[in-house]
Amino acid sequence: MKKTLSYALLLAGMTSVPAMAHIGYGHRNFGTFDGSTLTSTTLTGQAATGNWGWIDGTDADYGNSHRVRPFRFTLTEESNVTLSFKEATGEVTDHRGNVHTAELGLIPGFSLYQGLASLRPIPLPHDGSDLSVASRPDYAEGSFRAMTDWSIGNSPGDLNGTVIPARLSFFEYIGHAYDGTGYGSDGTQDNMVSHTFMNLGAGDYSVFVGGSDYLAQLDSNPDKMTKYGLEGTLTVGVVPEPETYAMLLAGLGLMGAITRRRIRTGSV
Ligand SMILES: [Ca+2]
Ligand SMILES: [Ca+2]
Ligand SMILES: [Ca+2]
Repeated sequence: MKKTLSYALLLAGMTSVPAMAHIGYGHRNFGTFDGSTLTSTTLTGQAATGNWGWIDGTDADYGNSHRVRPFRFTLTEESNVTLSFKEATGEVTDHRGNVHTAELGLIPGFSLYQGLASLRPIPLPHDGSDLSVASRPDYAEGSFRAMTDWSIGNSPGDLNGTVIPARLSFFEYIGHAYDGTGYGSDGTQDNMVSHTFMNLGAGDYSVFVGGSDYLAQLDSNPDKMTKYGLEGTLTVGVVPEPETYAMLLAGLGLMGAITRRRIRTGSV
């Protein structure tokens, strides 16, 4: 149903360019994996604006999704997944094609969620949509939440006079990790952070990445809106099959029996 609608919209030539910083995964899709082989994928040329976007979503007034960068991946089988993010420098191209030089110094934090933002040609979600504003408390800075489930809405679309109703995209929180020495951090501030998630089920996943220096959002910080480069690596491992465990346990049992017999016969 959804696929059919997307296809119809594509055929109709709906080519709207997303406005600034709607949630989109352009150049940030790690890919689709079945976990049968060890696979590592690195995405470069990314940047976050400011060094505080991720951690600002850990507090009571939510965070601004413009200050984090969304990545995605898809699993077709249950798999172990390691996500790693680190600082980077170099040229990054924004969605308008403008080239910026990204700085070193990102103190990265990220959260993993099950779920995806709506994808083009469905309108992309953003903090400022009526649905987003209606779906969060008045005091919230935006829709992003780093340590719990959250949702964000898009605006209604229009296709040759047919309205595509606004809808919410849902992100179901799985876990997070962040660089640094603060409470709950990875303990070593080295501008990189990595975490392994075991036995993730088949499905679509989103990862939101940003800075984790809470005080960097102060207006007194000259780098409040500096573009910090980042690169991300996703490694998909192998979850042993139940039969493998069974064979392993059976093998250990057999070894134990042989050892016991050798001990009895004095041949060890
Ligand atoms: Ca906040
Ligand atoms: Ca804030
Ligand atoms: Ca670290």
